[in-house]
Amino acid sequence: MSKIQERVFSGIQPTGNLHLGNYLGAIKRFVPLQNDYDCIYCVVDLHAITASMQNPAELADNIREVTAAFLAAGIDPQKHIVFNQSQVAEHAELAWIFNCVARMGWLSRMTQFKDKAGKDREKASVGLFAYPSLMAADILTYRATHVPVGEDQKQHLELTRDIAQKFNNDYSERISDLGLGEAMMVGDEKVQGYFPLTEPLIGGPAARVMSLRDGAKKMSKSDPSDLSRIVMTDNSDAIAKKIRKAKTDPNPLPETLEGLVDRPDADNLVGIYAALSDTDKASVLSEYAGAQFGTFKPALVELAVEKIGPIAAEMRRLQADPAEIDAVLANGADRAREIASRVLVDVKEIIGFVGARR
Ligand code: AQP
Repeated sequence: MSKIQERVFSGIQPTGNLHLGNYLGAIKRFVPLQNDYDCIYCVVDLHAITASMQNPAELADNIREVTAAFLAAGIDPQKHIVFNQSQVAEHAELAWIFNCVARMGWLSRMTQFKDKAGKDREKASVGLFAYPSLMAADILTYRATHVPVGEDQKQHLELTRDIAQKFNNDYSERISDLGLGEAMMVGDEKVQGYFPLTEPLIGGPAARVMSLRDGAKKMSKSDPSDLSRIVMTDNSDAIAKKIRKAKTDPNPLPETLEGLVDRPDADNLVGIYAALSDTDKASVLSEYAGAQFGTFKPALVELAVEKIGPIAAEMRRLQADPAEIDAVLANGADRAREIASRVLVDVKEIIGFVGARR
């Protein structure tokens, strides 16, 4: 029984306003994984049209912007794979199959759908509802074993595991007859299946970066307030202004983590500082315990400008040559397709579609 090859997959939607939460919760964490895994990082453009129609020219710019952010953050597109989802048709093909594996009840429970559809669900697109099936397909088209994401994606990752497990169970005999099973652990049990039960990699001090205007709300691309988020292309003045205006409370920073409980705005700024300086919240507090925000905020501005400034500059340099970015995406898509097409042949054969291996 062979063992499934370890592989990392993650994606970012090109919906504009790429922000510090996307960077600290996801992109920054993609970089060190390159040392230990084969990594596939994807600009998930098919997801970008689920909420509403996108202006075509802006969508293309946003796809290139996310690609530029990957490269500027330190992702190596030669050693690893960087591409945009719509160039590899297997994602959509597997998503259809997963639509037939996933149950309506599973998808109806997704909090992101409830949040994004709002009260008028009748008006939400079918794509928004089926989004998690496509996300499962993104990951499992490569039989990825690990997915670094922010905390908001935890529920979708659990659903990905449910879909993989149901597919493995439904077709277990066929998988083993065809000799396509791989060894994997389910709890303490060693089982064979075709799709791995993917592990989310969630963690660190910025797994959930909150709005700078409201520590109870996630920092998000779609928040109507520009002051709620630092975007990756903000210049130093904009970064300074947004941090200066960030909501806080009147108390000084505490000595211990317990002191941050019930202080979501303070907790958020300490978490951002910790993630930007590659440390943890406890270490930040040991340096700034007793400091007022009048002292802490300027230190955070200095750190954020020092860390984000060079990435933003490199993004601008890369975005000035769209043809170069498009070439990176085309090369990555060709390499991604090679893996994805082999998986789809297996899946079609498992299901019983005629001509899969032609
Ligand atoms: N606030 C956040 N803190 C930490 N991680 C975050 N991520 C998103 N927001 C935060 C992580 O970024 C990755 C890419 O997310 P996405 O492109 O799927 O976008 P999203 O989750 O739709 O981003 P937004 O900002 O939340 O968009 P809207 O406003 O449209 O809902 C994922 O790994 C995500 O966890």
